[in-house]
Amino acid sequence: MARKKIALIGSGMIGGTLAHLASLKELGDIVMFDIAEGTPQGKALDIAQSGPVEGFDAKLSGANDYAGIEGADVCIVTAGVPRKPGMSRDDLLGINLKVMEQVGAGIAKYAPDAFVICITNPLDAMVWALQKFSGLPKNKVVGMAGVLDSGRFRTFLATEFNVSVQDVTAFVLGGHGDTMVPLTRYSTVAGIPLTDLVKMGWISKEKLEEIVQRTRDGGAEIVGLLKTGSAYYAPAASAIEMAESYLKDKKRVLPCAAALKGEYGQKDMYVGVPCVIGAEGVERVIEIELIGDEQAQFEKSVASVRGLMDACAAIAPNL
Ligand code: TXD
Repeated sequence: MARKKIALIGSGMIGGTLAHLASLKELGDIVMFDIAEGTPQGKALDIAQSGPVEGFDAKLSGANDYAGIEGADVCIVTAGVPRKPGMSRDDLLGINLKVMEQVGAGIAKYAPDAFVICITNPLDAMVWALQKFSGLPKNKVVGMAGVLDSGRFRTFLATEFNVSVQDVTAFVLGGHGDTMVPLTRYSTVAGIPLTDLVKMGWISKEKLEEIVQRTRDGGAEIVGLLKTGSAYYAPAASAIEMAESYLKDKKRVLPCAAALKGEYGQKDMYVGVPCVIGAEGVERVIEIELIGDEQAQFEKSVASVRGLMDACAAIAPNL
């Protein structure tokens, strides 16, 4: 069986880490694409040269032409620009929308059968635009945010409880960032819900709320520390988990920004929900019943994503 082909569209900090992780895990041959000349070629060559040391077999190459991604099984999109001082949200939206239009056209032409994972921010709006620009089926285009948000939540909880990260599960819904909705009654330590752990005296309600807020602000905390960029190790690991589930038909249940067709009372939009990811892409969206203030929090998150979508539609009327 021939190796799978993984195209990384955008070869910046996350793109480079994706290439490294995909190589170490031998997920397939890797093409790195970027508009910056030399960057994808240089990173590909550097990572390829770690192959003999690490003992992986993967062909790595760099490209500045979309023809390079031809026949890719998976495309992971990080292309875009970050928000710089003085740039408004709409300025950023305008630039990254243009990028999604180019990327969508490239994927439609050269890799129409791929499973596409979008990472570019503002995530929920960009993945929605990318699906429209590419014209690929909605079940084959997803956004990565929930795996990262839940990874952050799990890390903080495991540290707080002094237990293995492996035994902590987290359930998050909604858009990426500020409006993310963590469901504490479905987040557990070895199956014991956080709500029970509060009753058992493992953690106070206040401390739990602090951890939830730190998770929502997780991206900003790292930007504040790095000063010159945003997180890339954990975002890359999260997207690789999604790619692996597709390539190996693992049917992992992962929180992804997925196209809703009436689930959670929403349609024609992308927002974070638990999904089964297998060989067919998003094989199932898991719809749970929301109770108490969960519904209101989810609606607030949906409204913020819809606000971004409206801003996109105002900039790009062809959406
Ligand atoms: O959870 C999440 N979804 C996120 C999202 C978590 C962290 C970071 N998140 C976002 O990912 C971040 O806000 C950015 O929008 C993307 C990529 O982050 P990264 O840190 O990798 O950004 P870089 O290093 O700036 O890389 C972007 C690359 C860079 O090499 C540019 O030359 C390239 O994108 N670029 C393009 N490539 C192809 N085509 C076009 N038009 C293009 N424009 C820029």
